[in-house]
Amino acid sequence: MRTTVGIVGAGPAGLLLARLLHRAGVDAAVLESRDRRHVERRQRAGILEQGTVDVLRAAGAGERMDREGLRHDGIELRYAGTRHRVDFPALTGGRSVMAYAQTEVCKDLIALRLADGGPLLFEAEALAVDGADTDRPRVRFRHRGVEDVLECDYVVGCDGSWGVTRRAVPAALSRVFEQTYPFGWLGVLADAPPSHDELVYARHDRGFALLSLRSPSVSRLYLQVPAGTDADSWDDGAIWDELERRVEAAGAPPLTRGPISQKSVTPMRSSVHEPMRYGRLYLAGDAAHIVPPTGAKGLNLAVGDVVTFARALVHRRETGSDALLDGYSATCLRRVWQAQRFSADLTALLHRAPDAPPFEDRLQHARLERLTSCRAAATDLAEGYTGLPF
Ligand code: RFL
Ligand code: PHB
Repeated sequence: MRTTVGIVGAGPAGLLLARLLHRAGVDAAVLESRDRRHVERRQRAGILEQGTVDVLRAAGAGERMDREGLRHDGIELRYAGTRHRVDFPALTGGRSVMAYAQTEVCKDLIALRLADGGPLLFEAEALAVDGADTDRPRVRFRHRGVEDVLECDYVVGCDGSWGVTRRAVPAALSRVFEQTYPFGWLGVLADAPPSHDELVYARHDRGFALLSLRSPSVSRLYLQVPAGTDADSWDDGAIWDELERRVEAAGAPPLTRGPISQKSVTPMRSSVHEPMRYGRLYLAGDAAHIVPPTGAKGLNLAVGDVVTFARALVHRRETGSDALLDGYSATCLRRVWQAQRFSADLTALLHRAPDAPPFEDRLQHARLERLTSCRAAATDLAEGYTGLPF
């Protein structure tokens, strides 16, 4: 098989890149190790930054999002039994976010890719990228048991945090920056209408809790739990009781309970692989960086990376200059590190480390008081949450 851009991975990064390249008249092939059903059902992100919303619309992939997604103009912070709203448009000159699940973004992009004529191969597992430092990089892959090679001009590794493409970057040239947290998130999907029409982020002495949603009838809820917790050790009643305790605040309505249909524990970690480019191999999305989910940045960063790559390739075609392709890693890393900063700060603000000294608790409260009483501090949060334009 031969193509201009070989894309490894059909998560949001790979699928959006395929769409952007198709619109720009560049041919590409997407290899995805899992089957379509798995990719369309994997529960993950729920919040799209304004810039992501704009990119999906411009790519002709925003129609269902605009119909079914829920625009959110703020979030609520809760701590010490009090509630505080952060008003995004008022603080950012009109920016907001969209609650529209990653599963739905992927379904929309898969349908478009197939309508665009593909190729998009499911159950096609990339084994390795060869010749990344040559003009003809190749992806060796196995499709339904048969080994094959995809010959490309460029390879973009969109194969997520456990992917193989980044192994093609020589160890001597690559550096990994990482941090792990002593806690994770127990995430559940519940057939219950959201108890609040915006997301609620709660800091409590027993740990962090988040009330999010997937639709007007489905809630997505998270509890901070110790690292290594088994999701099955929490029964449904205990989850609801613990959520209730952690988000309790004066005047807050009680949680609407309902059957829990899915539950799992996500470890919390941060990592950045530098550089994000080696020769003609470009890393994008979770293949290059992981952020803790607190700031809702992972999917949005993946979008930023592939937009940067698509623009750089189009620039090369139009001008013959490799300058933007050569600058890909530096351009992406600036945004990535700002998102790391934002996600780490929000994680530290709202979570309770198991061994945190009482001094740390007092500091957290002081930071939250500052955030909820000072417009400049709230503006910083609102700008970070709604994100920079791409
Ligand atoms: P993905 O989605 O992991 O997709 C990678 C794809 O590559 C495939 N693959 C391979 N294919 C071929 N050959 C191989 N050898 C392969 N190895 C892997 C995989 O099967 C998969 O289909 O990465 P991508 O596209 O970079 O997208 C990143 C996002 O998925 C991720 O950053 C977000 O989900 C993170 N995240 C959130 N991000 C947000 O922006 N807003 C949120 O609200 C948000 N909430 C979350 C989150 C992530 C969470 N978890 C589970 C980590 C909440 C949670 C709980
Ligand atoms: C989600 O709905 O999955 C979600 C929302 C906001 C976050 C993290 C996850 O900060």
